[in-house]
Amino acid sequence: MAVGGFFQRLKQGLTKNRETWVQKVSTIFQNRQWDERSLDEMEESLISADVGVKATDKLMTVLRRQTPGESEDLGRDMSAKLQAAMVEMLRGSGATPRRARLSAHPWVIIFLGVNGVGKTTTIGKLAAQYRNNGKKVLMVAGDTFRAAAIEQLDAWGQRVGVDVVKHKAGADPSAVVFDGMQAAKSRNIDVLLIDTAGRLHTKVHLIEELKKIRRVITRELPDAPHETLLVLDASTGQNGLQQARVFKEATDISGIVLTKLDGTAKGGVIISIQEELGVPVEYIGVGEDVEDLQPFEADSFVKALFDR
Ligand SMILES: Nc1nc2c(ncn2[C@@H]2O[C@H](COP(=O)(O)OP(=O)(O)OP(=O)(O)O)[C@@H](O)[C@H]2O)c(=O)[nH]1
Ligand SMILES: [Mg+2]
Repeated sequence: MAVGGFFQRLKQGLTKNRETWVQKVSTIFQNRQWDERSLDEMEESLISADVGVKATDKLMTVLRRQTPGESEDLGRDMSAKLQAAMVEMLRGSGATPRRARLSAHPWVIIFLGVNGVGKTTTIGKLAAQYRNNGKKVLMVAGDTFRAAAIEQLDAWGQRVGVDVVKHKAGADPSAVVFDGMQAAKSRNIDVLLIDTAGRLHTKVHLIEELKKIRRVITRELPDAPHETLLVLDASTGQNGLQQARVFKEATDISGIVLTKLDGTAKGGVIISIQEELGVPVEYIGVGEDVEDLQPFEADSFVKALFDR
């Protein structure tokens, strides 16, 4: 897709965010003074957009330190300063994303997250994108907890023309993953995408299962998995962050996929992720189509949010 098309899509996808909190934040300073009251209102809008207390504090500290420019348009001035502070924060440590490095063969990506956040959908979209870029892709139905989960991944496989390694429902997820690793090596696969269950009997069970899967992967390929992506649903706001902490305690997370940014006014949570977790957002989901999964870039994201 052309760069312009990509940006338009992002902008379109962020409609709900744009219409609600961003607009609120950017209109605060219209026809107003740059004063304590306006800053307080901005702080409130950020909190209500689920930017989170810690991240909001940090943004407000940056803003309070600034003085308004000579500009006639204080609203625009303020908005520009807020945007710059957001970009800075979203860039985080500035570490280059692991995504798409594909420096190993096969490049193994495992997806984690609680049920319903969009793991399987994200895998399907990513499979399509890699395949469209000429990569040999294979998917692993590591969520054996429900038959429907295997069928859903299978449906994506058929839709995007990518094979799926699967066992029957109820099978040992590690055994499926083992088969997937073997198949990836023997079939000269470029990218192996592993789905996992978001729902098991207990949290402890879930975490133990993930550790076991990880061990199987590492035994087959010592530097794998190359990416461990935690999928979070943006519409759950700060609760999503709580889930992330649980996963992060249990296993290494290399990056976050933040889905459903199209359907929520809580998109501000993206700003607190870096701050609270120190893990980069690698992809964002802004809709249900294949093109609606986009690599995350701080500049274009903030630009799309505020662009009129
Ligand atoms: N609007 C929107 N919907 C999305 C996005 N990503 C996923 N979805 C939808 O969210 C729902 C759940 O997605 P799944 O991919 O099944 O989620 P999952 O994490 O695999 O769920 P479990 O297998 O139950 O653990 C589906 O209806 C998806 O179409 C997105 O970026 N935007
Ligand atoms: Mg699933």
